[in-house]
Amino acid sequence: ICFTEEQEALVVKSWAVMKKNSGELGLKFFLKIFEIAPSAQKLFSFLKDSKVPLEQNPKLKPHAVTVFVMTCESAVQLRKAGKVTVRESSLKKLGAVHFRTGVVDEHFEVTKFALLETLKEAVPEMWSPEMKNAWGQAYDQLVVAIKTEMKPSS
Ligand code: HEM
Ligand code: ISQ
Repeated sequence: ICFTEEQEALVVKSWAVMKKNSGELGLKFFLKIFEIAPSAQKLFSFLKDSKVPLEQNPKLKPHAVTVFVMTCESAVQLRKAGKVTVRESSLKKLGAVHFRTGVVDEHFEVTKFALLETLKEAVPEMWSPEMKNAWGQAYDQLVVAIKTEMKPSS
């Protein structure tokens, strides 16, 4: 696919603004996913075994922020290399973790929707169809990379 410098700039620029309250955004992101797909909560080990309420779980925010950061990085790589490159060892691990926990295509779709909604609410004054498309493509290509490694690890 072709990912332009303008598209990369849209992603990087909006992320720079959101970064300041990424923790809060991360929490919103997670809650949106569970609003649409409550059963997805069961996939996360740190939620299953937790005694504290969902919103107070200390692992939620950092986990969700990782997804934002990786999607943003994927935009940079798409422009530079025309594809998403995650270090092979970490990509293998990402694939294995998502395979083992039972993540399926629908989860990736719900997560994409929740990601774009969260972004739209975070930077309403910047949001545009072009920005939505740029983030959406970066996410989609990252998912392609993860899915290639979603198979039994041995
Ligand atoms: C774990 C990223 C999509 C569910 C992880 C980890 C990362 C990550 C970095 C930690 C892996 C590790 O422990 O080393 C991503 C990215 C995604 C994505 C970048 C999309 C572009 C999804 C989706 C779901 C999901 C769609 C399901 C709704 C999980 C679960 C774990 C996990 C259940 C294991 C959590 C645990 O119990 O420790 N993901 N993920 N992920 N992800 Fe994702
Ligand atoms: C996917 N994988 C790991 C953590 C996540 C947090 C929020 C949304 C999606 C995620």
